Amino acid sequence: MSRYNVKETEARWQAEWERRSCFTAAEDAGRPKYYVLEMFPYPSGRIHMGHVRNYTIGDVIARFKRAKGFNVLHPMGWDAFGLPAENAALEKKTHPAKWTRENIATMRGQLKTMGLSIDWSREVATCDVEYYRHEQKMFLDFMKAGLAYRKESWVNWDPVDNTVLANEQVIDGRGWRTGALVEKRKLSQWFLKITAYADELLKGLESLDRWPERVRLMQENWIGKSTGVRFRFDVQGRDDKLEVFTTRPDTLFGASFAAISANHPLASELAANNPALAEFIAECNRLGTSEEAIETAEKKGFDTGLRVVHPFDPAWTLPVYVANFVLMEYGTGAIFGCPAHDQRDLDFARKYDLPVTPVVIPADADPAAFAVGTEAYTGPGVLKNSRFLDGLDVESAKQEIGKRMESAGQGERTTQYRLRDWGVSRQRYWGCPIPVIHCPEHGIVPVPDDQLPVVLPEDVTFDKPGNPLDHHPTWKHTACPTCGKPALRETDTFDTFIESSWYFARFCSPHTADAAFERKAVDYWLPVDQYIGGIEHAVLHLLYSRFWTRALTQCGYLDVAEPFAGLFTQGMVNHETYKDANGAWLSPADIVRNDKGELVAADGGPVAVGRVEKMSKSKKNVVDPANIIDTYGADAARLFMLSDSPPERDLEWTEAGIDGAWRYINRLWRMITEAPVALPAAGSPAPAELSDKAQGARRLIHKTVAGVGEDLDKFRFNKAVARVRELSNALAELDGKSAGEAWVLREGFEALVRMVAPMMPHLAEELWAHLGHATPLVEQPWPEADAALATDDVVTMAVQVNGKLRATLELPRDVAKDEAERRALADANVQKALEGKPVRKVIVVPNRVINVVV
Ligand code: ANZ
Repeated sequence: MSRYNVKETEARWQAEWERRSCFTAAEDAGRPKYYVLEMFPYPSGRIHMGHVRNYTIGDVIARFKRAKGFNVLHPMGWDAFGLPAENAALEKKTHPAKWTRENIATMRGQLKTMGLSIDWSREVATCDVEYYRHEQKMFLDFMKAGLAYRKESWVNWDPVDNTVLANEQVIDGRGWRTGALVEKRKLSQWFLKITAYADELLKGLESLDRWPERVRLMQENWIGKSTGVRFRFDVQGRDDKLEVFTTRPDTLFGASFAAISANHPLASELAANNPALAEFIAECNRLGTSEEAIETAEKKGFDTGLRVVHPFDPAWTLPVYVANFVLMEYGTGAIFGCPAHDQRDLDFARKYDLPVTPVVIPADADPAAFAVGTEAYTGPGVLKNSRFLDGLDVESAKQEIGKRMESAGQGERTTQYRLRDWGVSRQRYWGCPIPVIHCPEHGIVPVPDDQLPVVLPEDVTFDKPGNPLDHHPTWKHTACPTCGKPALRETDTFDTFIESSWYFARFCSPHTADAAFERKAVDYWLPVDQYIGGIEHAVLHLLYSRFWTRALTQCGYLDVAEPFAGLFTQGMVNHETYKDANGAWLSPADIVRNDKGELVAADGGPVAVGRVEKMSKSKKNVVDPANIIDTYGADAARLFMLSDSPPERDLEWTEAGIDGAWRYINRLWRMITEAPVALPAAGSPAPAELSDKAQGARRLIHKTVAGVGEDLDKFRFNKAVARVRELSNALAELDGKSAGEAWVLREGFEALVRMVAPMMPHLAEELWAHLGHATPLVEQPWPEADAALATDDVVTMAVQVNGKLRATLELPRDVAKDEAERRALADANVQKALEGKPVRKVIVVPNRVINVVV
C-alpha cells in the first residue's frame, strides 16, 4: 500500500509553484480582475490558528477565482509598527526593529508552509521607510486640503514614569508598569477631519451590499447621526449663555436640571475659586478617556450653585451641575436633563432629589395616573404638562419647539454626529514620524517635499521612560525650512491605524519609489473585491480606510468610492480549556489520555475540562499551527478549518477533527492511487455505452461540480466539503468493471481532484500528476458541469400495490403516465405482490407515487 508522503509532497509543490511564478499578478486589461485580501498580520512572533483560518479562507477564494479565469491579486504584508515591539524592547532589551524583523522572518516562513497562493513579490512591511514615506506625503497633502489640523486633546498620563500611556497600557485605571493612578493631561495633537465625511461615510454604507449587515450597522451607530436642536440658556447673574444640544427638545417642559462636562470651560472657570469643585473635576478626569468607562460609571454630579432660565418661562430656573456623564467632545458639552424620559437623567435625579415630571404620555396610558418610577419612559406618546405643546405627538412637538426657538433666535435645529475627528498623534517611538517642524518664529512648518522622508532613527535607547525620539541627542534638532534658524522636529509618531488605511492600495504597485502607487495600477486593481478578516475591525480599521480612500480621492491620488467592495468576517477558533488539580490552566499539549481513555495531566494528575473558548495565551488553550502542519500537513489543517462549521461562525478545534481531516486525505490518496482497474488515458473520449450505475455516477459527478462551484462562490465551504465527501463515497462503490465504469472513474477522480484543489492544493497537485497530467493543476480552469447531467432529471417514485409500498423506481422527471405504469408493472417485486391477479386501475401522481389497484 502506497503511503502519502505529506511533508515531501507539500514542500515540493510549494517550490514548484514558486519556480513557475504561478501567483505573480500583473495588470491585464483583457481579463476580469479579482483582488482578494486578508487583513494583514501584525508580526507578533508566530502565526496562530486565527491566521490559519483567515488565510485559508482567502486562499480558497483566490485559487477558485483564478481557476474561474479571473486575473487574481492576492498579496501579503506586515502591519509592522506598534506598541508590542516597544514593550518587547523594554522587557527583552531588544530593539523594536530587530524584534519586528525577526518576527516577520519567522511568520513568513510559517505562512509559506501553508501553501498559500500569494504573490510574495508584493510583500510590504509598513515599518520600512519605502512604505511610510508615502504616508508622510499624504499627510502633508491632507494638511493643505484642510483635512489635518492640530488641537488640544486629553491623553493618559503616568505620573511616576512621566510618560503618556496608550489606552492599552492603562489597566484598571493604572499604568501598566508603575501601577500608578493614571491622570488625564492635555496635549496639542494632530487630528484628521473624518467628520467632514460623516454623511458620505454613512450614505456609502448603502452601496456596500456585499458587507455583513452587522458591520454596516456597527458603522452606522459609530457615526451616530442625530437630529436635534442646539439652544442657549440664559445664565442667572451672568452675561454669557449656556449652549446645550438635545435630541428631545419636546421634553423641555419636563426639564429639572442642566449639566455640563467636567472639562467644560465654565466648569474650569468656577473651579478656580472652588476647591471642592476642582476636586470633583479631578475625580472625573481619573475616570479614563474612553466613552465606555464614562457610560458604565456611577452617575455623579456637583451643584455649581448657578441657575439657568427656562427658555419659555423667565420665572422658571434650573440648577446647573457638573456631571461625570456629560462628554466635552459631544454636542456642546452641556445638556438639560429630563428625568422622566431619559434613564441617565432619571438615575441622576433620584440621587440628587430633583423633580421627575412626565411630559410624554403613552397612547394607552391614563394621563392623570401616569407616573415614572425607576424606569424612564422613552417611547412615543402625546405631550402633557407642556403648555403650547400639549396634545401634540413627539415628532410634531420637536418641530414646533424647534421653529419657536429659531424664530426667537434662541437656537437652531441641527444634525449632530457621534463620530469624532481622528486623533493620530502618538507619543511613541515605533511609528511613522509626523513630518512637521516646530519653529519658535514660524510655528508649525510642514517638512518640504525635498526633505522627505523623515526617517525614524534606529540609534535610540530605551533606558528611560517616555518617547525615545524625545531623548535622542540630535534627531529632533533641525533648521526651520522657512527661516533656517534652529527648530525642533515633531517627536510624535502616527497612530498605526494610518498604515493599515492604505496598504491595500500600496499592494497594487508596491515597489513604486517616487509615489505611493502608480495611478494605472490602482485604477486597475481597486477596489478590493473580497476583503476577509475579523469582526474586531468592524469599526475603526474599516472606517478609517473608507475615510482615507475618500481623502486620497479628494487629493487626486485615486478615484474609488469604496476601498472594499465585499467583506467577509470569519468566526474565531475555539478550544476546550483545562485546569489541573490546583486550578492552574493547562495547555492541550500537557494533557494525555490514560489507559481508561480519561484525560489526565502529563504527570497523571486529574484534569478539569472547562468551557470551549477562544484560543488565548492567558487560558493556555492554544494549539500551535506549526506543530499541526508539521504533524498532519497544511492540507489537513486547511481542510479541517473549512469542513467543520460555516466560516462566519466560531469553530472548535479538536484533535478528533484534525485527525478526521488527515484520514480523509489518506483515503482520497489511496482511492485514486490504488484505483480498482487501470483507468483509460487522460482525455479519452466517452464510451458509447454506460451502465445504469455508471450513468448514475456521472450524474452525481456533474451535480457535485455545479454544487461545489456555487458553494465556494457563496462562502459555504463546509457544504462544499460535504458534497466532495459524498462524491468520493459514491466513487468508492464503483469497481470499474461494467461498461464505461472505468471511464467514469477517471472522470470522477479528475473532477474530485480539481474541486478540492482550492482547499487542499498540495494533495490535488500530486493526484493530478498521478492521473497523468504534465502541467500543474493551478494552471487548469475550473471544471465545467454538464448542465444536462447536473440537473436533477431523475426522480424516485414509490410504487404501491393496494396501498402497500412494494418498490421504488428511478424514473425521468415528468415521465409520461403510461411509461410510468409500464415500468411499475414490469418490476419483479410488484409482479410478486400482484399474485397474478388482474390490475383494475393504475393511478400516477407525477414524480411521486404509482398506485396499482387490484
Ligand atoms: C434632553 C433629553 C431629554 C435628552 C430626554 C434625551 C432624552 P444622541 O441620541 O446620542 O445624539 N447629550 C447631549 N450632549 C451630550 C454630551 N456631551 N454628553 C452626554 N450626553 C449628551 O444623544 C443626544 C442626547 O444625549 C441629548 O438629548 C442629551 O440629552 C444627551 F428625554 O437632551 B437629551
